Amino acid sequence: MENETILVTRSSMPDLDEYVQEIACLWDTHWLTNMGEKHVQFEADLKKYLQVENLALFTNGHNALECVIEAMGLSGKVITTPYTFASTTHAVVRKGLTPVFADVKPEDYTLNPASVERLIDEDTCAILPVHVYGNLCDVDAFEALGRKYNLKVIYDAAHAFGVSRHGVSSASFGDASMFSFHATKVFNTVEGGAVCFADPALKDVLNQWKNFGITGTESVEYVGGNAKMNELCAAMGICNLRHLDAEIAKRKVVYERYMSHLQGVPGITLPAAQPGVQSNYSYYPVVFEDDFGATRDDVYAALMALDIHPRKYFYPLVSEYECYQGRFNPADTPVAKHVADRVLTLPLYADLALEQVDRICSVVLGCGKEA
Ligand code: T4K
Repeated sequence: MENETILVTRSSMPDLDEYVQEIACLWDTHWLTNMGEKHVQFEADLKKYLQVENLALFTNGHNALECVIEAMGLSGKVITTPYTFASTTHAVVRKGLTPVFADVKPEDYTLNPASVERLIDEDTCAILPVHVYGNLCDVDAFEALGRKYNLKVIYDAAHAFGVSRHGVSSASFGDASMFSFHATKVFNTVEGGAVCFADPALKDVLNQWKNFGITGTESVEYVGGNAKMNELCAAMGICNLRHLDAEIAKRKVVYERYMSHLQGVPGITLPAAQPGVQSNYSYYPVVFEDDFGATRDDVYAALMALDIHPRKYFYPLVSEYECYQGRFNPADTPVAKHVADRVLTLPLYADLALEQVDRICSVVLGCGKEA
């Protein structure tokens, strides 16, 4: 166990027998994609799990986000966060819109509504907040801003599958929420994603956009793309969904073990629990403040030397990417910049042994000045 490689996460998978049983019928039907029976069943299972009426499946979360932006017919500026994965901003830019970066809140690294409001102008069409690490954004404030300024609110909920607030699923907020079912997520379909949305009229449009804009056997009304989830991925989702609650419960145990070692340590900032929010324990971010006695990069190097692979999610800020050079000033979002320069996400997955968590924490603490 000492010398085992530990990666930042490990995909959850059902028993092989369960998956084989789930896909066996495909060998009878030879129907592998284009909204087949597994797609239909998985969509129904997800709607039930997420307590939503409107949901469309996609090949991945990124395509889902691009598709919903396009299906809403947006143009102009989108106010969003630089503290995210490349996908969020790239989707905005690839759809011909202009991203504008607001700052994040120091408590949970989600978009700060006050910072957003200051940036709204007549060209703004939407707000695109991200539920970072499964921390929910201030959904009430964004709903109010959306209403006050007549803006769409689209959540990047890639990290928030299975999260709820006062029993209300993260899929219910805003005009739409995008989920990622990538292999590295709490819930995966190998690759996959979904959009949940408020306006039922979007259902047909999204399903047509993801299938080349085809609206009938002899009609093609939009210049759509191809972003259909296939049957093998949908079957993986059906299986993994059965075990999701148990997976989240196991993650919670790992998360709490980390907390038992790192909470209250001078120079370490940890995510604060949000009142009324049921977390999915998707990531374990640690921010090494300047008085910890070692930098984030020192801690990263110490762990890597032992074949333990944390990740710097999210460093650098999107506003610092090479592909956006000259367009943004990271100093405009000082809280996001502070966190990105100091954050490390430690390994966290359902089957991570608690002894390994103890070992990781002793390496981390050994780097600090209290050691
Ligand atoms: N918005 C946000 C906020 C997101 O975080 C993401 C995705 C998206 C949008 C877009 O959703 P998708 O279009 O992806 O559905 C990973 C994932 O590729 C990406 O999905 C994810 N965010 C991002 C945070 O992380 P990398 O480049 O760090 O992945 P990689 O290949 O280095 O893998 C990380 C670790 O995961 C490995 O060390 C081991 C483990 N792993 C990885 C793979 C590929 C597995 O256990 N199994 C696997 O199959 O981006």
